[in-house]
Amino acid sequence: MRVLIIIPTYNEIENIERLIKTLFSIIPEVNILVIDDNSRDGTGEYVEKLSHNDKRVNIIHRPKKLGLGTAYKLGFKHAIQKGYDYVFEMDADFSHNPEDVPRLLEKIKDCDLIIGSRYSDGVSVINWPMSRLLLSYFANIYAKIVTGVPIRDLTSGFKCYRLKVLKGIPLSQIHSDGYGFQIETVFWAYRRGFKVKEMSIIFTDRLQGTSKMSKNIVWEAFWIVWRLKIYSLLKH
Ligand SMILES: Nc1nc2c(ncn2[C@@H]2O[C@H](COP(=O)(O)OP(=O)(O)O)[C@@H](O)[C@H]2O)c(=O)[nH]1
Ligand SMILES: [Mg+2]
Repeated sequence: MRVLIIIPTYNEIENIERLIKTLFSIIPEVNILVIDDNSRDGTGEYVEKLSHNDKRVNIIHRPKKLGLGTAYKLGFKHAIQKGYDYVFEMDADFSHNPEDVPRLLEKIKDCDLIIGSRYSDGVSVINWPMSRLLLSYFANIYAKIVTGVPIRDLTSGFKCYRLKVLKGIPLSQIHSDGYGFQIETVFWAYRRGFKVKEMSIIFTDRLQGTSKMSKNIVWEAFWIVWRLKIYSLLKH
């Protein structure tokens, strides 16, 4: 069983070293692919060096900040080329607990896409300001109603795909970033008939570094769900 964890990074030097070490201490047989967008803080250089000493670590450098969506699409292509069995999306900032990786791998045994979910067992988010929690919570209710995809945390960035899902969804048609990207990938997996499930996780806001979330990314996600809705209506 070959497992790849894709981690997009933009200025994560305070987190990346500890995250990679923690992941290998929990699950030594995984491979890690970092997609770094020319971080100015040395994240890319650090991982590059590490990749020379440890075959389990790979890095793709991009010239500038190009967004989460295209970073993951590049990572997915790499995963397909190399023929991994399971592919994770994971943030670099410890919001996603490395201890949940083996739990997600266990759960994916009886589905095709497993989502680390903040809203499937009440609300399990720690340390977010109330404004951000409310935005995310209601955005997810809105996205679920508009798209009709029965998943409570459509914007989660912690998930594990069977490779056949990445091969089966129209990646070239997905152009959004951030939350929109997360909604679109789940939407397509669901629409293409793959078995999508949620597993409750505890999400903790980052302690180190800063968020790269922007208003544009929220607006993009707001509109993307209507495009998906229109698609659903036309195809049925
Ligand atoms: N390569 C790349 N990584 C990014 C970009 N934007 C965010 N990230 C990474 O994506 C992950 C999630 O971003 P974060 O700022 O924590 O978003 P938040 O959790 O929604 O506040 C982190 O690992 C970031 O370093 C980007 O444009 N390019
Ligand atoms: Mg974060």
